Amino acid sequence: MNINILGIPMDLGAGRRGVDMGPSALRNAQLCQRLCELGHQVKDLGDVPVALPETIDKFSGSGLDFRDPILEAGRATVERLRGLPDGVFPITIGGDHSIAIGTVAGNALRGSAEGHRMGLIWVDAHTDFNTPEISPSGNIHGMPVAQLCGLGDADLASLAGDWRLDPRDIVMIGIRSVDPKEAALVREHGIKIYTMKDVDQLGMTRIAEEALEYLSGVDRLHVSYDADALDPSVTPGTGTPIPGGLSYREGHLLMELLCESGRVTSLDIVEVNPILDDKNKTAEVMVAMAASLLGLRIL
Ligand code: HAR
Ligand code: MN
Ligand code: MN
Ligand code: MN
Repeated sequence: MNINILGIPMDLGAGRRGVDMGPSALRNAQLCQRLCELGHQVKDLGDVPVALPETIDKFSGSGLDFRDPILEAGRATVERLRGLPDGVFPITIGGDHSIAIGTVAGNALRGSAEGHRMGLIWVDAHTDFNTPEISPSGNIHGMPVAQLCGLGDADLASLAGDWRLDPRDIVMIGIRSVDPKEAALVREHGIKIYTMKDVDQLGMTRIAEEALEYLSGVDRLHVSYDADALDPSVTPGTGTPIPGGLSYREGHLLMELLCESGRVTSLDIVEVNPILDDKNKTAEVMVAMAASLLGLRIL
């Protein structure tokens, strides 16, 4: 397979600095080499330009912190992704989770002006379904899924032109931290959610099977993998760790089963913060997760 890596060194959507160094940490953890060893052709496209917070005004007019530079990086991300040749599997590496507004939009628009029916598997401790009105923090990395469905800031919601993600084409896995108003909005939109309780009770094999069956009608499938989906003992280098997360094996098993399905067409790796990490362990774990999704086999 032809894999293209695109870095998005974004920390403007998060409350803590350092996650902008995620792309470097993931490259340092040999993302390209690991995927090459699996027989893929891997090309690193470098990074999308992202403004440094020290050089810009936090309050850019819209009332949302850093909205304008996040929008600008999102537009650049969409342009890079939509121009990729057919058959390329993009891996977008963050950066905080606000980058997913651009990555999902760009992947949905590839090869079609109107956009594809995109399925989204959101692996995260959080549902990231806040809007500017209900967000307790104002941080845009808590809002990308709502934005993709057309809620919230109108300009961010229009990164893919008129295309919108259908809430019925989303499955979330690993969820254990949802703000009260966000929970009501998620329920209202009928998003399919597997909380950690579901992971405990059903097991990851059944969840992966159900998720793929639930998304059987989509023609593209994007996986957005937040490092905080995993337990903080596995991925300590992340800005909003929540106890009680996916085990190392549960995280891998999900990737292995998605790999076997042959249906995933693009991947994000986000929220790796090397400043908070233990000797780049989190980046190494996330690189191993990507390798499982892209064909690493034991035998
Ligand atoms: N729900 C909280 C907020 O909106 C925290 C969410 C952000 N954390 C992330 N994204 N890492 O998954 O502020
Ligand atoms: Mn997230
Ligand atoms: Mn199509
Ligand atoms: Mn999260």
